[in-house]
Amino acid sequence: MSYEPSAKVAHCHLRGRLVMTRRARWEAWVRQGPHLYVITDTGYAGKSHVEIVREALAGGAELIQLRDKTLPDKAFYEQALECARLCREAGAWFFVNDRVHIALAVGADGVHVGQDDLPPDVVRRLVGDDMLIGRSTHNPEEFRRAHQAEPVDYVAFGPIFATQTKPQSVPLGVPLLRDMMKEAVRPVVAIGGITLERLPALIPTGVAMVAVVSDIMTGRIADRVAAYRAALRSLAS
Ligand code: TZP
Ligand code: MG
Repeated sequence: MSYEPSAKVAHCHLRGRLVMTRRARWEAWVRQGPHLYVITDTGYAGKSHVEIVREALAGGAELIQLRDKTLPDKAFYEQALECARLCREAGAWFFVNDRVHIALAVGADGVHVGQDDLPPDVVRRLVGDDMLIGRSTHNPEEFRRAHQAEPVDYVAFGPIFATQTKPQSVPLGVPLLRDMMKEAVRPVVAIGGITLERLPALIPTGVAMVAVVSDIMTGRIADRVAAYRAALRSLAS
């Protein structure tokens, strides 16, 4: 389930104290799931990333990914810096989508890369062993490669359902997700078209997390996050 090279190191010494490594904390947290994975979208929300993150944290978000395909680096960096600080203060995991340099610059917990971004082995060389890497996959071949040959900490698979957020992508469906879960050796994040009503079909597949954009961004964010957390708690086995 883990990225082997540094998973061997579960603890390290910091100023004379024995502390858990980020990856060991991550693996322990993942095991307590299923968890909600919140992804920001300023277009849907009509709010800045910082406002979204504040509201999501107020609702109890434990993991937030900043995702923005258009904001120039400088503006994105400034938002990411503040969001990283807010997440750290709240004890929430903080990931940056696509932009490895900004994940590094703001001290993010992790970076999430898709099939058109830098390859994970290159990302790993840049970020070192401690930063978490997430990977998007959209078909069985990408899913298998991410599990078997890429130095990543979780594998996202989707879109599971049709979604306006990625209207051009073909939905993969729950039966394929269920099949792929038989081969999963890393935490799997289901993504795409997820709603509260769809959680009872998704969670029994064994996914570690559900990633949600529009169904959280278009509502009262804190309330939506709290509703997802309650639903996931009640579905946890
Ligand atoms: N990758 C696969 S589907 C998707 C991404 C980024 C979009 C998910 O958004 P939504 O609004 O939760 O369907
Ligand atoms: Mg990407």
